Amino acid sequence: MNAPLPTAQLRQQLYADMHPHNLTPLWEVLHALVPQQPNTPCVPALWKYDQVRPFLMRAGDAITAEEAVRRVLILENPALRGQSCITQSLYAGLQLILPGEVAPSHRHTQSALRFIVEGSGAWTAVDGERTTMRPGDFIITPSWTYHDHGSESTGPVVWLDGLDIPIVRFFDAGFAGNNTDKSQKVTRPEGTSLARFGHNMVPVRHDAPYGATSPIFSYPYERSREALEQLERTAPIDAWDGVKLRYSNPLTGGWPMPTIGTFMQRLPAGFGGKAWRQTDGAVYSVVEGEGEVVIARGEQEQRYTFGPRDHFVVPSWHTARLSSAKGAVLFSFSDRPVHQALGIHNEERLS
Ligand code: 1HN
Repeated sequence: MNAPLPTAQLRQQLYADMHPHNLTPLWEVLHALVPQQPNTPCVPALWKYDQVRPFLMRAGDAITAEEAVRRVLILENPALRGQSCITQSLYAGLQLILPGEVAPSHRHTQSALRFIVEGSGAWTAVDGERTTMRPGDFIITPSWTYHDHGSESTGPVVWLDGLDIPIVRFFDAGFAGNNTDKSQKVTRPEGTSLARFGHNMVPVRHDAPYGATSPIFSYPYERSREALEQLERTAPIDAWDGVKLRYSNPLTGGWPMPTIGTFMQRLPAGFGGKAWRQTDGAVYSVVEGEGEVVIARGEQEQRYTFGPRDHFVVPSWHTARLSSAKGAVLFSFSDRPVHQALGIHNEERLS
């Protein structure tokens, strides 16, 4: 009989012997697999539009929208470089289209949102209907619908793209295909989806034309702004959010997109918000005004001052607080619908 091996050696021998059989001990990784609280690798980040815009315009010189298919600069989380994502679950980028250009028609199972940042007069076409893009508009491209963009504007048009690319990749559920037409045929006049579904009424006989996604392609800024302005004047201001509304699917009252939740909020002049944290990491696009966001986890704290067209990301379970001396309007999106579908959404409002 051999003498029994000391424990450490016994274990190392076990690990080495089973390694070729694709076996590994849980007890060595358990604490990392099931953290006591969310422990995202993402970090906070800010993209000042003044710094980004020159690169976008240089991209405009370097490649056409058609050759690029989509001329986009990806907003990459600094801690996830090379992974084409802004959080572990979401993709974000800034897309440029120049006068007369076309971004060709294609479709994919990834869902997309557009949030218009600069310029007017470009259009996006979804499922036979064109929508003119104006700053502050929130536009949806439902999963698997053909979409193309074009511009009859006189200047550059820039928008924020938000896609659920990492989520679809995680599930290995991505399909894509090109349309035969470079620009799809228009089959309905502009504004049809908004007239049908965007006035607190819906067609008497219809099914949900895009499944779990809202039948409204465009949620125009003027309406969102009007609602926030009225509420700022007449309703209590939330101590954490200011005045914050979420966009909704008029057929369900739920989220407009199955994977991405979208929000618009107004910080009144002189607002000093309380801190909160939530499990859904969120991407912000500054529409109007100026302010400051303080994002912290443990000892690490980031303070960003923001102005129009700046973008920043608040990662999962980081505390954040917003303030604004002059007032501001912020658009944001996160993967909250997925958290809620899984029953794992968590939010803490700190006093
Ligand atoms: C896409 O189709 C668009 O349609 C934008 O504008 C960004 C990023 C990855 C994959 C597809 C668009 C995209 C994209």
